Amino acid sequence: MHDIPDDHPRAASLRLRAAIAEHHATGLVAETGPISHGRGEAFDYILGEDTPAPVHEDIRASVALLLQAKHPVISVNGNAAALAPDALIALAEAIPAKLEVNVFYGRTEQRERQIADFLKTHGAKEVLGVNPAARVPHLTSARASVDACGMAKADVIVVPLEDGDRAEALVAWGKKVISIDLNPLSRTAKTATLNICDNITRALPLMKQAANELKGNASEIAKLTASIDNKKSTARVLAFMRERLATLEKELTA
Ligand code: PTJ
Repeated sequence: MHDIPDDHPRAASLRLRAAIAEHHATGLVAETGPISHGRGEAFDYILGEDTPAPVHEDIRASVALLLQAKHPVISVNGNAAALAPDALIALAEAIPAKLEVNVFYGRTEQRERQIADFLKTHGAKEVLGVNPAARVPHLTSARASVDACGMAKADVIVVPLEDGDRAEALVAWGKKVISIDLNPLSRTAKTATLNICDNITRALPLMKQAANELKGNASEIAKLTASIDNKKSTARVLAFMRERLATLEKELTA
């Protein structure tokens, strides 16, 4: 559908844009989904479109949290589904965790079902969150609707690509929240138990790899979860960005 030559220097990035555009046209991606994507792209430029070294540690720690959980759940919105359907399913299978649709914009059963069906066409066996009955306490947005068998009883929830009020409400509800957000300054990234500052398309496969490596290693899992400190992790990411910008500045003025 999109005419992106393989040898285009920005081919990978353009393909992600094309996925957002294509799924925006079908309603899978929300009206403002492309704006969110652009904000993510801007932060990814600062990272050099690569997973920063300290974030590899956050990825291992977040996966340890998921492996320790009794009821881990991965939340899926329109952008996440459009960008990384296979990787979401692969991580859910590796942990194992449940997949649950949770959207902010235009929340209708039709949109919930559209995202769930899309994941199923990619091989997901079960997707929760279609017409869910439970609610996140003290949250008024559409994101408050959660599945009684999913997020309502979850102890650890992966929240990719959302900035707003939900992470805080989930933490207040006693859940541990792992966000995936390229913007380390977003409300979600700051209130999460741990933010993974990376592109979802890179973070999810690395998370799956870490799950396969850590599985069964209880002492390493316990060590990693005990070391979680989101403020420290965010500070490391900001330092990484500052140093990268300083290096780029030096290269230009040398
Ligand atoms: O499908 P819906 O209705 O639930 O809506 C989904 C969006 C993404 C539109 C909604 O959650 C939203 O408006 O999110 P925000 O407030 O724009 O926050 C999204 C965050 O994800 C921003 O901080 C972006 O920097 C970040 N982001 C965007 N693309 C990526 C990303 N982080 C990681 N990987 C990306 N590819």
